[in-house]
Amino acid sequence: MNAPPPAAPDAAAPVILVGPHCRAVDFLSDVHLRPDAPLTFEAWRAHMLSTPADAVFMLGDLFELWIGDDAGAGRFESACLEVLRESARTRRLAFMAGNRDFLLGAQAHREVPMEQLPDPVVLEGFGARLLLAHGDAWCLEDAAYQAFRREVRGPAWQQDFLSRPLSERAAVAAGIRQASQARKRSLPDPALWADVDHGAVEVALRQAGARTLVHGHTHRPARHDLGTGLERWVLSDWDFEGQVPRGDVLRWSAAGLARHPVVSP
Ligand code: LP5
Ligand code: MN
Repeated sequence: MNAPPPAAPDAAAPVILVGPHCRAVDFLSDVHLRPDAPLTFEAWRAHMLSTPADAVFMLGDLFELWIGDDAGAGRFESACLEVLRESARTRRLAFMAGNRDFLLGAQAHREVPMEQLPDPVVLEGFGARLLLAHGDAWCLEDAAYQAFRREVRGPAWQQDFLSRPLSERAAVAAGIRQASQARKRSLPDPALWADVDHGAVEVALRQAGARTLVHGHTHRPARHDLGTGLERWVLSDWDFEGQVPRGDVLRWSAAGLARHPVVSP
């Protein structure tokens, strides 16, 4: 079974606990692991195996594309799952699906002991509550994407898609990637791309009894003050292939939230 469809933005998010012995939690998202990005894989691997955090919460788009667990038999996907397995031996791992890897399913979860997080979810600890989400569900202005999302997150559609041969799934996914990239090119200024809707975020934060939202997806790392004591932290995407490596984690501890750049090994 794949991750359950995300709750509607106005539904109350379930609450999970950091746990009594946890001193620090890392949040990361949008690593976009793919075979032709070996330096990003190495940076992620090094972080997963050496972070001092007791828990790593991955908030979506860990993988560039996941078209079914049977594709995970490939060498690259297997290597990624092996890193997760090794990391999980000494720390808690939690995985939230993003718009690229929502088809990561039961077989992959059997191979790696990591919690499957609903989107959104509330994490309680250190005397506070954080609302965690991938972020795409609140990009409400992007009506075409929201319609697409509703469709592909439904169980009927997923069953049908996953029953198709791997090669056909790869071709369909490539077609959608092309459409998605063409759409972004038609809006050349990234400032025109949809961002999360602050009104919806405020409602969700109040319902969750939380002041802080942590999310990814938009690749626009920042801390936004939403007023009235509410805030939104946006995680960075990762890319260690170019001249200027990019990638960080947000670490949560009794001292609060702090951004830590990830360094290439
Ligand atoms: O991913 P990114 O950052 O480029 O853009 C996202 C939204 N796009 C997506 C699509 C993903 O990039 C690729 C899908 C991976 C799915 C893996 C599983 C296989 C599913 C197969 C489904 C049939 O999520 C983009 C947002 C952007 O974020 C910002 O929030 O705008 O949304 C879109 O571009 C979606 C379009 O608006 C609608 C897409 C319709 C595509 C229909 C083409 C069908 C082609 C069939 C080819 C055989
Ligand atoms: Mn995303």
